[in-house]
Formats: sequence, structure tokens, C-alpha cells
Amino acid sequence: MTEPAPPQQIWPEDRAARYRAAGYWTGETFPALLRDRAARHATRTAVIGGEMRLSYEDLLEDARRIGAGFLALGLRPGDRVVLQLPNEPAFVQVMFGLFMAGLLPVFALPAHRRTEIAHFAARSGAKALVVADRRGGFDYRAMAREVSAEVGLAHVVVAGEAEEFVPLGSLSGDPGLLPPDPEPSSVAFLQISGGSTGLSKLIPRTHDDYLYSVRESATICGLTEASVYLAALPAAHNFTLSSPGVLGALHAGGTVVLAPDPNPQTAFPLIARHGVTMSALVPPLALLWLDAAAARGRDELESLTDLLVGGARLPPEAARRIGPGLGCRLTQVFGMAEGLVNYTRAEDPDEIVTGTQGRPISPDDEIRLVDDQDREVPEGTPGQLLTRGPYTITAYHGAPEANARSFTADGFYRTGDVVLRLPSGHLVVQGRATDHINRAGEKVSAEEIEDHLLGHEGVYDAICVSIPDAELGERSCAFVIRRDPALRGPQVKTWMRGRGIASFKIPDEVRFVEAFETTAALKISRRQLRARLRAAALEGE
Ligand code: J2J
Repeated sequence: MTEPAPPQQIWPEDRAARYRAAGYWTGETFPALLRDRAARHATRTAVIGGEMRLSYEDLLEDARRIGAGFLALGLRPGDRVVLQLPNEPAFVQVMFGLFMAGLLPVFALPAHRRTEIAHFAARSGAKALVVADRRGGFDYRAMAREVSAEVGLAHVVVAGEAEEFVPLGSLSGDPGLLPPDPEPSSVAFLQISGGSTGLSKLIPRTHDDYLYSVRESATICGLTEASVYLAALPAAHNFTLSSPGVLGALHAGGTVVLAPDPNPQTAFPLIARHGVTMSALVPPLALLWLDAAAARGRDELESLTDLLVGGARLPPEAARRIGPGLGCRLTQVFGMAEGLVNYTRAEDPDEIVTGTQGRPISPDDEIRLVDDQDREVPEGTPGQLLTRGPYTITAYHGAPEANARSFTADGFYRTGDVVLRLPSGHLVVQGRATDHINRAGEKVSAEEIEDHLLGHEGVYDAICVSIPDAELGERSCAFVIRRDPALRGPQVKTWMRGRGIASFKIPDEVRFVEAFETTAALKISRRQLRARLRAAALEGE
């Protein structure tokens, strides 16, 4: 196997020069950021998780030790490391440890399993994997063993009981051997795409571009040293990491509280105990918090001033209930790991906050709304959103075919979202032009699921579509033509579980059909088929 090339992110020189001149790209890097905050806020609390509390000084010291420890294992600056840790202080310590050593985290979610982790490791050419020992009944070490056998990882580092692997607690080295700070224009890490075609792509983000989005997000959302941000969703997700998220809170000198799960029973007591001021949720969880606040009362939420909601469509009627129901201000966020992030603003009138998904962070975020032929649609009509700007990638890592599909010749990212733009510049998400299922904010590629289903010998063909769902927003439904007439839905689901994929990708529903529509058109694309099956399913609901 040939060694994957190191990730790059290239903006044309004229645009890069413009972003620097405008002061968006300041030359700040992640190691420099942490050193600076540790100098300014030494004894203030940076991170809280469980009974652990880290000051900024502690975090810097731990990151330097961990970073040096990775180098002592034999890793070299520029190497990639798949980072899969739950919402615990170790996540922040290891992330910054990797940054200090010039190593590139590849951000996996705790829900990812063998197949996905092996894919991220192979695609990124990762030398190491960092996991927890066992959480929620799942043994990550057993998974690491399988991944390692498949893709040949040089090192597995485990937070907790390490068995034959390297215990995170044992990592140490000479911090004097840490490399000089990286180039601000170099890639700092790889984020994971939601992905609508096939497997997730890797998203290379630079120090310059990501820190611009983090800094501006923190300002837009009003984060200060006094802010306490509760990471309720997985910290590695782009929303929780950067909008304004864990990094925005640390950038502002505030405190991050890590919640092991986002349920009200866990989150509300943490809010009360640590004086949390801000959190971020996907719409179904925001509704769950509303119900819980109605049932338990709002006493525990006294300190909460701001809730961000994004990741999937928030219906305006639900949006209207959030402020009064939780006693805090709602901010809608429409973002993507590829770049562009939109926020409603504190000064926006109520109907904008409840009825739109905000407007872009940057005056230099370019927005184009186009039809299927890439022609601009008339003002006031919805179109497919294309975007380009100072923190939106220009290419995925090592994916020439996906790049040809996902970016225009002049460097716009095809978001796949269908959007209406108001004269004020605010965007209203109407739907999407691509085939993924947005299951409570978790994106599931229809194609990826179909590919798995087609691997079952009793399946002749399969099409996966999204169906509106009262709780999840959308759920996944697989239409299957079976080869084996005895095949049943539960068997299909069990078999999917055995494929080593995140459980949010297991079809919520399996429906068997005799054939897919072949009437009018002789050749019908899978996209058209999905659209017809979705329409038929809706009629039948
Ligand atoms: C409708 N659809 C939305 C919204 C994202 C901040 C917030 C979210 C993400 C995220 C993120 C939506 N209403 N408010 O990275 O930094 C759908 C769109 C979008 C896709 C991106 C952030 N907010 N979406 O969700 O990379 O379809 O990022 O293109 O996971 O989620 O998904 P993802």
C-alpha cells in the first residue's frame, strides 16, 4: 500500500492574501493559543469533567507531557492520530497534546465502530488510535484490536485499563523536544464529513481558518471569561467543538464542562452545580429539555443564559417555545464541518431568531443559490447553497472523485442544502438536494447503508430513504427486495449491527417490496428511486 500523502488545504493565493489582509487569518496556531491562555488565565478553570477540574496551567502542562509522550513513542510531527474519546477531560488533554506535538487529530465520534474507525485510519494514514477502555457496555480495546489487525496501527493509546496497549497515563517525554509551532496555514486536524455519498470524507482544517471561525463564533455568541459552556453533544462533533463550543469557550478564557450524555437527568444537575451559562443541542434534545423543564421546574437552569440549537431543522413552532420554556436566549446555528457556519444574532428580532437559521459568520462568506444546472435562482426563490470563504474547505483529503462532485471549478463547496435567503441575508433551510438522512442531527448516507445491505446474501437490492419522524426529525427506512423470501426485518437489523458501524446508521425501519418502480423510464437513477420511494412512503403514512 502506498503511504497516503499528508493532508493539505489550499486556497488560491489571491484569496489567502485577502483573508490575511482583512484580519481573518491572524497567524495564530493551536499550540500558541493554549500557551497564551495558560499565561493569561493560569489558575482559572479550563475544563471540568466528573470530579476532575483542570486549570489552564494544568491543561498546558498535561498537553505538553502527552504531546511529548506521543513523540517518545516514535510519532513525528505531521503524523495523523485517530482520536475517539467520550466527553471527558482526556479528550481535551489529548487533543491539545496532539496539537503541541504537531500531530493531527482525526476526530471520530464515540458512536463510531470498527468499520468507520478502520476507514478513517486508512484514509488518513493514521499511525495511532486513542480510545477509552470501555464505555456504555462497549469495549473500545476489542475494536482497536480488530482495527489494528485490518489497517496496521503502530500504536493504540487507551484512557483507562489499557490491557496490551499504551496507557494514556503512562505517556511522557521531554517537553523540550516538542517541535516549534506549526505553520498557521498548515492543516491542524481532520474533521469527519456527514457524507451523503458513501463513506465519510476527511475534512482538512488549518490553524488559520478554524481559529478564525472559533474566534468569531465566540464573539458572536458573546462568550467571555465568565462563560461556562456545557458540552452536551459529543465534543468531537464540529458543532460542539467550534460553534462556538469547547474551543470557543477556551478561546474566550471561559470554562468547559463535559457532560457524559445530553439527557436532562445528567445535564440539568451539571448546569446547577457548575453555573453553566451556555449549551448547544440538536432539535430533538432541545424538545426533550423543554419537556423536562416543564416537569422538573426551571430551578436548575437558573444560570443558563444561552442555548444554541442546530445540526438539523428546528421547526419555528418549537423555536418559539425554547426561550420562554428554558428561560434563556435561543440562537439558531446552521453549520457544517466543511466550513460555513450561520448564527442568528442577539440583536435579531424574535421572528428572525425563531424563523431562520441565521446568517454567515464572515462578510467574506460567499453565498450562491443555484438550480440543478448551477444557474443562479431569482432573488426570493430557494436554491441549492454553494459557498466559498475564509474557513470553508476547497477540497476533501485524498478524494479526487468526491472533490469533483462536491466543489465547483471556481472553488465553491456544494453544501447539498436547499436554502432561501431573506433580503437581510438570513438563511432559511428548506430541505436538501442530496440523499442523506438527518437523524436527530446525525447524518447517515443513504448510499453507505445501501452498500452494506447489498452485502447481505438474502438481499437482491435495497434503497434507503428518510421519513419524517416526530421525535428524531427524520428516521431511516430501508426498502429491500429480498432474494431470500424468509428474510425478516429484525434479521436485517441484527446483521447490520454486525457490520461494525455506528448504531445510528442501522435502519430504523425495514420494508420489503417486490420491485422498485421501473415503469416510465427504462433507466432510473438511484436518486430518483429514493425520491419516489420517499414520496410513496409519505402518502402511506
Ligand atoms: C437545518 N439543517 C442543518 C440547521 C446543520 C454547527 C452546527 C451544525 C453543524 C453540523 C456544524 C442545520 N437546520 N440549523 O458543523 O459547526 C444540516 C445541513 C448541513 C449539515 C452539516 C456546526 N445545521 N444542518 O450539523 O457537518 O444539511 O455539521 O449541510 O454534521 O447539517 O452537518 P455536519
